[in-house]
Amino acid sequence: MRVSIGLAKDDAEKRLERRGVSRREFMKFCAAVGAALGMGPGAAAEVAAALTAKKRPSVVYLHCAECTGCSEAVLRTVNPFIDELILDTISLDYHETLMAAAGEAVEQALHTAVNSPEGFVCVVEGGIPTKDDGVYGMVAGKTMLSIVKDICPKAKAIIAIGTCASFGGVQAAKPNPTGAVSLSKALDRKDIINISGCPPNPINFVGAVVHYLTKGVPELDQFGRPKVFYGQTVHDQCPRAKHFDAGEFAKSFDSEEAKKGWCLYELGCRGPETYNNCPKALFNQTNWPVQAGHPCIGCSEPDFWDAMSPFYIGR
Ligand code: FSX
Ligand code: SF4
Ligand code: F3S
Repeated sequence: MRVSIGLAKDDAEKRLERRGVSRREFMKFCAAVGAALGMGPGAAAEVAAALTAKKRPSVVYLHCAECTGCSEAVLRTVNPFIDELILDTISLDYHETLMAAAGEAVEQALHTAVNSPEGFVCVVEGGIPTKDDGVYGMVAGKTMLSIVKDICPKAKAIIAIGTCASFGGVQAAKPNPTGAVSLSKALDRKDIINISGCPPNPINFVGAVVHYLTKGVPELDQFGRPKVFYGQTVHDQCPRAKHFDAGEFAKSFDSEEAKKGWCLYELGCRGPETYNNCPKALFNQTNWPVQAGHPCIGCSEPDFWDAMSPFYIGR
């Protein structure tokens, strides 16, 4: 993986081609993003235009307290080109995990991106430790708390990627020893776009970027999540719902009923109280937990580690 820092933003499609991404593959990905956004015919072209426009804002991606699963979800996909697509098209100019550079060069890249004339979108992954002035999360000698307080207010838009940044996540689960909080709580702001999920679907992340570039900040629900992705429960979109309605429940993971695709509610599925588009957006355009035989554990909901666990026990 190579991330170019300060690379001249020449024609994005040509660069993708050089890396073996055909226009057809690119348009297929754009069509999936367009579908998740509920756009009509012509969506793929519109998404492609937004992602490859010459004057895209830089993306500055900050890491706080998390497992880096959100970055992994974006990068380790079955389509080997999706990382190239995302990294090249959204102009990711600063990402602490992916940058080959280190030390002062990285600080310079951050400074350049933050001061770019096109402005920048700030993406934050992870919860923000706040206990003892945030000393339990440090990058380059600064607390994560001070970094987000310094960088985020300068951004044109802020995206919290993953449940940790959106709601605090696993490190905010009881007993929360580092006093981890969501980005919106750390900054005391209600306009942050929360792309929750542990990990979130990369389609929702790129979709939020496209929405911002084309129409501004999407309409958000009470938890700051774009309604277009999180407007319905997992249960309401689940192919197993017909079995729920018929009272057909699998009693164990290795049962014939589970294999036949019966409902996983009695094995602990939290689909009815979880808002996300997994059944329609799919991960890697391939599959999602319930289709793979695993109950939804409610990973896109606030406090799901405390509120939804233990995960494998029915109610
Ligand atoms: Fe991990 Fe991201 Fe979960 Fe959190 O994802 S997949 S713990 S949402 O911040 O890295
Ligand atoms: Fe609902 Fe879960 Fe059953 Fe699907 S498996 S119908 S989401 S309870
Ligand atoms: Fe998470 Fe449930 Fe989707 S566990 S990935 S919201 S099916």
